[in-house]
Amino acid sequence: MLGSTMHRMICTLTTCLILATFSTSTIDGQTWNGTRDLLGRLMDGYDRRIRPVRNQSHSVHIRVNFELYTFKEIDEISGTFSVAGNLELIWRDENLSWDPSKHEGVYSLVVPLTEIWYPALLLANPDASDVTIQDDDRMDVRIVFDGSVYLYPTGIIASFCDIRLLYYPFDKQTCGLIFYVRGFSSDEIVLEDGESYLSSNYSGNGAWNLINKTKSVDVLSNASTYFATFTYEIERKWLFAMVNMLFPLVFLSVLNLLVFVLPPDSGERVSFTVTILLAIAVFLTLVGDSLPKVSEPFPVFCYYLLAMLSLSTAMTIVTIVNLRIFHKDPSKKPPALTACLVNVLMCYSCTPKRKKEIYRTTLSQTNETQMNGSTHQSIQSDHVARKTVTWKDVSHAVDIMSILIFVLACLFLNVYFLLFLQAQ
Ligand SMILES: *[C@@H]1O[C@H](CO)[C@@H](O)[C@H](O)[C@H]1NC(C)=O
Ligand SMILES: *[C@@H]1O[C@H](CO)[C@@H](O)[C@H](O)[C@H]1NC(C)=O
Ligand SMILES: *[C@@H]1O[C@H](CO)[C@@H](O)[C@H](O)[C@H]1NC(C)=O
Ligand SMILES: *[C@@H]1O[C@H](CO)[C@@H](O)[C@H](O)[C@H]1NC(C)=O
Ligand SMILES: *[C@@H]1O[C@H](CO)[C@@H](O)[C@H](O)[C@H]1NC(C)=O
Ligand SMILES: CC(=O)N[C@H]1CO[C@H](CO)[C@@H](O)[C@@H]1O
Repeated sequence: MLGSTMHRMICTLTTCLILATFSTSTIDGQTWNGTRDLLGRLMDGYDRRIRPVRNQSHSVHIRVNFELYTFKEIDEISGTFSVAGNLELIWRDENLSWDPSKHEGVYSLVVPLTEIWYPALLLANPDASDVTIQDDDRMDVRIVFDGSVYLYPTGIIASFCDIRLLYYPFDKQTCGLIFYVRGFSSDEIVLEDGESYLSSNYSGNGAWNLINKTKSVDVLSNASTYFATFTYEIERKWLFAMVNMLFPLVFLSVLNLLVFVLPPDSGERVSFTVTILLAIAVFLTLVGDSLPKVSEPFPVFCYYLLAMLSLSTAMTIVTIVNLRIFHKDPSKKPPALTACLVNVLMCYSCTPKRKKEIYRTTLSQTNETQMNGSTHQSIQSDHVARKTVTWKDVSHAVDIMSILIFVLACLFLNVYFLLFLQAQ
């Protein structure tokens, strides 16, 4: 009775933990002599070089489970990711089974790994430094009376991952661990679809969210070997990049717009705008350092930075040209077309009060030179009057136009890139 319940338990066992509790409760009555006799009988004639099936044309079925403890690191620049986890390999060794009732009720044994046959599992997509799964001489395996062998290699597994940063910092990555047993064909060793689960002590990663995990077992074409793949889909936590890169850039570009508000007489304009241009250029370098140096796929975020830099450059050019307009010889009049444009713009943008202070109105077009300002102004205030436009007015108009255009451009750029990045 006890035997059959135990048997059922063992058949559903997958984790170390359950096995451990199981074994502690059933070692009662097990003697040193009995265990030694059993082990001696099992190992008598055992050859660890031979695949553990009596009929060698049968295959050994190995179940591969992977339990994830944590994502250790995801390195965009070198394209690697490493996880801490626990592999579980379970197979049947036909030569290692016994009848517990004939052996003092011994249901399971723990023996050193090197005593028996075991599959050497390798990582098919390793990071260069770390190819093998830890399976050193000090490891033990648990053998259950029906011949099932449980092996738990554990450790930190570093693997290659093709990291695509097109949508950085709103990107999702799919990284996988691919295991296989080298040297055996798919007829000799069959990897079975196991479980991919998170440890009860799974601790997430500070920079990434796990959004999906899948597993599969395939015979890759022409390789004729089974590959067990555990794939993790992860999503970047974008808050860091947002706070450290996106917000400062937006603030810088808002500051940059204020260059058109600075009085041209102050002589600060060029140094102000060049300072901001430099700050954005430095930002470009900083961000570039934390991304891989690849052009395919090119991160959209870099285009965004480039667009910001271009905008800032355009503002600097407009500022300098506008200063030149401001300091033109006041005795020379702007061309008629320019004056007309400025007039149209000022009608929209200036209140009547300001108009009075800035522009001098004249009675007629012919006697522009005889200006008797204020007396006529009151008479003519309701009429559409022609104003003489100076270079300073032109400069002012350019400022207002620039603010409008650059605010729109900034808004468009930011909204466009944010929407584009999020709409993946
Ligand atoms: C264990 O075996 C040894 C010799 O094989 C014997 O002397 C000893 O009495 C046995 N002990 C028990 C508890 O059966
Ligand atoms: C071994 O297995 C193959 C295929 O299942 C079968 O044809 C063959 O007869 C078996 N050999 C023995 C000795 O049982
Ligand atoms: C293990 O294999 C050897 C050689 O085929 C055989 O003599 C022995 O009985 C087998 N042991 C068990 C427990 O099946
Ligand atoms: C693992 O989780 C258990 C509860 O699920 C907790 O008691 C234990 O302290 C955790 N261990 C570690 C190392 O975090
Ligand atoms: C996880 O990925 C698998 C395979 O791509 C898919 O079928 C499943 O719907 C995904 N699950 C979630 C929650 O996205
Ligand atoms: C190198 C190699 O083994 N190539 C083989 C891949 O599989 C196809 C058909 O499945 C064969 O035609 C190739 O020779």
